[in-house]
Amino acid sequence: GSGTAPADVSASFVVVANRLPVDRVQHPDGTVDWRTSPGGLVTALEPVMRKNEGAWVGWHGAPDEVLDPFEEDGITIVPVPLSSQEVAEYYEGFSNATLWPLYHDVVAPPEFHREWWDAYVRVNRRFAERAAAVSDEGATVWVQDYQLQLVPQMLRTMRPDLRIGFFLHIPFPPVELFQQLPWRREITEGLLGSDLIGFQLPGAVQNFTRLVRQRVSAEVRRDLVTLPDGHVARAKAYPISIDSRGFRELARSAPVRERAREIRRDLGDPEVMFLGVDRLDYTKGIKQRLRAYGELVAEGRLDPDKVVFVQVATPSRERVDQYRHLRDEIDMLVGRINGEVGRIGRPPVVYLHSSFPREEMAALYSTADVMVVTPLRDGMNLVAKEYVACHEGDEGALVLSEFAGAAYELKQAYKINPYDINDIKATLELACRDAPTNKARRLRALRKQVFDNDITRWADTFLSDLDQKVTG
Ligand code: GDG
Repeated sequence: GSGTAPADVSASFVVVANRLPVDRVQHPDGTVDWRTSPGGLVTALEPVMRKNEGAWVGWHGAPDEVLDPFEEDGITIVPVPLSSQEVAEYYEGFSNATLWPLYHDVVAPPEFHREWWDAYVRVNRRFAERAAAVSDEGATVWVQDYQLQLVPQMLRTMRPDLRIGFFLHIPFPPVELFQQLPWRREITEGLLGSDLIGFQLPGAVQNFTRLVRQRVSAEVRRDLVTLPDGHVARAKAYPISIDSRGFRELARSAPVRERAREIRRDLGDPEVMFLGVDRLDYTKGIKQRLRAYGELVAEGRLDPDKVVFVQVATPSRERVDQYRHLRDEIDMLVGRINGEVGRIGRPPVVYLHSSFPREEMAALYSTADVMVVTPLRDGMNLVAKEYVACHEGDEGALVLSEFAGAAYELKQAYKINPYDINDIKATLELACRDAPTNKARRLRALRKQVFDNDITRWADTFLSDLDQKVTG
């Protein structure tokens, strides 16, 4: 893309998200270019964007840099600047060290700092102002995720003519945990500025409406909240999905098939290949799954000459203390397992702390025998769905935590409680040894779910609900 700046941005459909859907590419001759990043959200929203003169408001990823709006791939990109201090306080601090652990069942202790909150308010206002400035009269604005929970109310105050949707990608916690937050009232009211608040699961909707009943002077009838000023906000579950056909096509392509065979060879042609793919995050249960697998190998229940566990852990939030600490713990755990039960040229765990192109992920999914997804808490978990979309044939198994949102839809997975190491061990064994007919039946049911409910359907359902005038 050329990155020409449109003089006056005005859009009838606006997405507001912490990050823009573009990455900067630096060419050898020094020129800079932008390329749309291939995330599921972009794929789902691109058609809507093109049809409606869409704009996307978000941060471009580099601190202390102010950029003009530009056009990329038919989408108007509206960069929001953040200073290094705002990145530390609003993003790494309040978003990722306060809200993230609080909303994930406090599996790590959340930190509460008033200066982080102040930065969160300031940055949310900047996003809201930017969205207000680029929205046409009566435009639809869709705000994404926990970094921007104040934006709906701020935006509604600035622009009462807009139709405002919000989607939370992570869990919404039970009232008993949420009420620890010193700024619980502001966040709740921020969300209630929306016309439609989307959550991953019905359980999150219940947590939210229960909170509103207890703590806000509003009338709650089923999923409709009516505020004293007459504004009606609706809360509803929209389980997010993936571009299922896109993933399948990628997995079927000749280079990816060839790469899958090559991976298998490089691993020494194991009988059973286990696979884990996660951002390196303490919510994902990476330690629990490796411990379970390590014990199975040490006890001789899995033969280290025949099995291998490939764990991809994509670097994430490396400036947040909890994440640095987790990285060291996992390094140590992998070292211990490989040191204790490894053979020359055949480590039982192949640990990759880096990120890979989509093609490589598709090759891994298509060849892995047992996909292991064990989060302690997860809004949805797209990795589980990507495995199902990419893995063809009758042999394959998905081991899935009950605490992942995906478990709500992927009922035919081999379910585990990630807090119960013996349960993980027994289920990993079962997933290897189950009768082929059982595996085939489960995979077929999973596949039907993932192909019937893809990301386009998710976006269309949300946007058509948002379109309907809701009354209390
Ligand atoms: C949040 C919620 C919810 C990972 N490593 C690489 C790579 N990935 C891709 C995966 C997948 C995505 O990143 C991770 O999505 P998840 O859903 O598994 O988890 P979160 O990042 O925590 O996402 C989650 C999601 O939002 C959507 O609402 O499901 O619950 O926590 O797509 O494939 N992709 C590439 N290389 C990698 O190394 N190309």
